[in-house]
Amino acid sequence: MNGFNRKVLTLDEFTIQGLRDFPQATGELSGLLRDMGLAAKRVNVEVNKAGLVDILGNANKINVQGEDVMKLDEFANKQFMGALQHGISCAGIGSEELDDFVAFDDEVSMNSKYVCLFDPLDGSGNIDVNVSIGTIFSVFRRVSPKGTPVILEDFIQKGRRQVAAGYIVYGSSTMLVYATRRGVNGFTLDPSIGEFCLSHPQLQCPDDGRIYSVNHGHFFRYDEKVRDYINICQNKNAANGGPYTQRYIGSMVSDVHRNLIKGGIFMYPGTSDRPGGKLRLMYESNPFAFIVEVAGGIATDGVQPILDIQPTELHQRTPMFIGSRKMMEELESIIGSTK
Ligand code: P6P
Repeated sequence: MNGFNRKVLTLDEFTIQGLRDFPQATGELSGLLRDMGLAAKRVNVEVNKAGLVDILGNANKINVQGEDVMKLDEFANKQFMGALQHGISCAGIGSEELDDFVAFDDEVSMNSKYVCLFDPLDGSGNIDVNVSIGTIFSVFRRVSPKGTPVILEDFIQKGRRQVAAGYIVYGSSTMLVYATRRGVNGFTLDPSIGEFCLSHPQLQCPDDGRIYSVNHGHFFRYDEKVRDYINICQNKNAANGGPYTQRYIGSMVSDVHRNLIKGGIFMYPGTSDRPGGKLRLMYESNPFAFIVEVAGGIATDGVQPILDIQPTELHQRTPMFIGSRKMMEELESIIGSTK
């Protein structure tokens, strides 16, 4: 096939192609991913004009995290929840913006086999300063019987049981990246046709990297061994592979996406005042840990793999260290093994 006729697969075509390759698949997961893509396109429109309409500023509400709810947060939450509720693949959702999970009560939804957890707009504190933000999602097969309303146990499953996970980054371009056990694939939104098009097939996290991402403002509140590793990052030089670069956007989706493409390590450790860390296990750390592990990287809470943590609550937090295998192995040699 010559380059001129190379067919760029849209997200829909890619997921449907996947069904042709796995005839036994019901198509429900493909349908759920397409529903997420549809909602992402609607959110993208509002994110791209956030500065132009009265969608900035707080919605005068406080969410379960005790944070001001930005109007865009609320809009995004409604779009993803609505797309999944009106699809045929999802029985219920958990969201950073909602205190409790939502069990969809229509018959079609109750007979669906998946549940989805998401952070509809992560990094929303960056909206007003035009720094890239993102959506993060995680998909589990429900454990309760189909035909009944979902229950908490359908959501608080170990991350290793995810069937898919992904994110949308609303940046210089808008990308949707998702992983199943068969691989990680990235799709870039082509505004001229309004479709996500396959741009990064079979993404692999580089085995090593020169970028480390951490909030230095918390440095003296980190554990001593974490500080030791950060000092090692700062002392890299030509004698040991070349200097590192420090990059920290304050939007996890952007920081981890960059490291996934270029190689690197992202850290949000626990601190003396917040030993459990800041990031949410179910809809921030688990999905990224799944994606990065499928792509060949490593993700831990500093003691064990993120994906092996047994959740107890929908909104529980966890420290997180995630990135290129060799960088993570050096980290583990400093802070202790996570095997
Ligand atoms: P800090 C955004 O609020 C977020 O949840 C992540 O996207 C980001 O990596 C982190 O918090 C930034 O937190 O404390 O460094 O501002």
